[in-house]
Amino acid sequence: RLHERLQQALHDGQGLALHYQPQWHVAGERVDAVEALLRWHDPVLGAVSPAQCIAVAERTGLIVALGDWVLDEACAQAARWRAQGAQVRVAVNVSAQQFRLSDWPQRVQGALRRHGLPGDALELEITETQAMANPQQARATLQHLMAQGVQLALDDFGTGHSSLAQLKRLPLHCIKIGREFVCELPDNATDAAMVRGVARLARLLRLRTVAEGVETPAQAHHLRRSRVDAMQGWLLAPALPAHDVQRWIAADD
Ligand code: G
Ligand code: G
Ligand code: MN
Ligand code: NA
Repeated sequence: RLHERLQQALHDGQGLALHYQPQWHVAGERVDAVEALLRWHDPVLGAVSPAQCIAVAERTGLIVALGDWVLDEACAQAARWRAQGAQVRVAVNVSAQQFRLSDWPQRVQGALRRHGLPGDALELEITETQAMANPQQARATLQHLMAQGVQLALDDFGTGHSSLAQLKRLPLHCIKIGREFVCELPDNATDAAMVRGVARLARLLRLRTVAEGVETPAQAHHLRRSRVDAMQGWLLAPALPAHDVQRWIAADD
């Protein structure tokens, strides 16, 4: 049922959309990136949550087509913003099945080419579980993407299975600190210590850090003191339609 509707949506391009959540770069005092998040409104079923949509897509193999659509749409939007003079990187979530495709780096390159984008206009968010499932292959894939200039982020850091040894060997630019480490800041001393530790480790490894799920000024204050590079969350803005993101990324020079 859901599967058939999703197939239909992918076929006619109706009802699927991307929203974009701004990331605030602390030192730059500006939004320098946005995370693309899928929205699906089916004419029959109504709004379907991204979690449910992604789960169905993964179960049925539609995730490859859906992932290609997301990648293409995100690149198209990045190109539109660039044409308007806004220099903003667009981050795209990558599913395990996409990441495992032997031609995944070529698909990414194809999308960049179609829209005339340099590699660093795009960031790919992969999860630890994906990266660690087959570390050798993951490493080769990430190296291939990195050679194209694509920015690479490890999503939901600390929630999957990874070892620090593997982290050290993976070619990455960025670590995203998951919401579960942020939500009880600043009162939870354990979380506070973890966030400081991860930020410090990331600096030593020359990786950027983005904290997710930042909802309160107190959390933002703590994260700033922990020297996290960027913040994403409802305090700044939820994921918004492209048009509403405009005011966050308008060229100011
Ligand atoms: O937007 P929301 O917080 O409801 O997203 C729910 C989950 O769906 C998140 O874990 C997010 O990473 C995932 N998600 C959203 N959009 C995409 C997408 O385009 N591709 C993949 N693989 N996952 C996505
Ligand atoms: O890729 P990831 O699983 O991190 O997806 C981000 C998810 O987090 C999306 O579903 C988005 O709607 C949600 N989200 C974004 N900002 C906040 C926030 O500040 N608080 C909470 N609770 N959820 C958020
Ligand atoms: Mn993400
Ligand atoms: Na995340």
